[in-house]
Amino acid sequence: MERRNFLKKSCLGVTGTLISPEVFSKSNLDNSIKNSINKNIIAISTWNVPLANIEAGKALDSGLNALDAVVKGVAVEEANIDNSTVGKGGTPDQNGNVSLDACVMNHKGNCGSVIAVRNITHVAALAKDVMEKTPHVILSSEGARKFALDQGYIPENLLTNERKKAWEKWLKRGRNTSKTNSNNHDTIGMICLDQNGFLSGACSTSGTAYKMMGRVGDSPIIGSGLYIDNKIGGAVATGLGEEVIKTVGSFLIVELMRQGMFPQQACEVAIKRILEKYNGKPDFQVAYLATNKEGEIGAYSIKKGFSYSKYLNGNNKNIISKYAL
Ligand code: SD4
Repeated sequence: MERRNFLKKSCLGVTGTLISPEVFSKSNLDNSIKNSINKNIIAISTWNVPLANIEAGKALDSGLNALDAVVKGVAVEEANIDNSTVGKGGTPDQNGNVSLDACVMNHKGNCGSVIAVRNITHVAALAKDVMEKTPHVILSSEGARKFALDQGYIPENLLTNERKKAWEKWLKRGRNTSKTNSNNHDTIGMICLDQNGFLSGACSTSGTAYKMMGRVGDSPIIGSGLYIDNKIGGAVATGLGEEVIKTVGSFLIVELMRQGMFPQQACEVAIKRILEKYNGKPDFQVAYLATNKEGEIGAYSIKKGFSYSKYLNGNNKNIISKYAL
């Protein structure tokens, strides 16, 4: 195209009218970019995890994209040895081995996941590496661990003395795994909406306490523990993963939002879907957290006790969720 014609074309406004060169100046351009910036920057996380959520929220405020922000935020809990359901310090399986599950999903609908990984703390980052550096979506156990080592992750002992002692007590108590323990959850599911209006999510967990070796929960399963559709919104799950998987909970919530439901309604319908199977009397906990593209948030759980963290405009709050029973 001739340069003169090109300039003429590129100075045509959306209505096709010619914009004068002054109107097309850099400061006007900067302003129009500013105006297109999403004002509803949010970070939300399952449970009361202020440090992780603030880490992500502040990263978004400083201009980081949603995917990097969720990985950064979730990393705080992965490194927190006092959180017994995520990362280092997580509760081991029946054999005394800590194995971690995680996934990420971005605004383009791309995703990565790692399953039953041992000796690697930052499994959400590893899931992002699977997404970005391999042709695959999921890597499991030894394959995931080997990939991590190849990427330069430092292997660590994830079993802390405290968790080891608790596991030994559990062995002495007769290896009883109760799925009714609704306090036995802290899996982090996080969704961020960044300044470009892009959504991403991450989920990271050590799974249910004293699980069978090789057991996989909902957290690394795209559509169950996490689902993002940048046109609609995103959802994350925590609680008994088997029940989330059976109802493909996070995908269900996003699809219900696509059909016009608010995030709160969608979370409630997804929980009711589980309740129906147990005649309204389940003896376990499942909780969902969702947001739509507008940053409207919904949360709902089977039982009392679920809360979530919300970062908006520099403030982080822990919000008690509504519940069914
Ligand atoms: C799982 N959903 O592996 C996870 C457990 C969980 O807080 O949420 N813990 O089933």
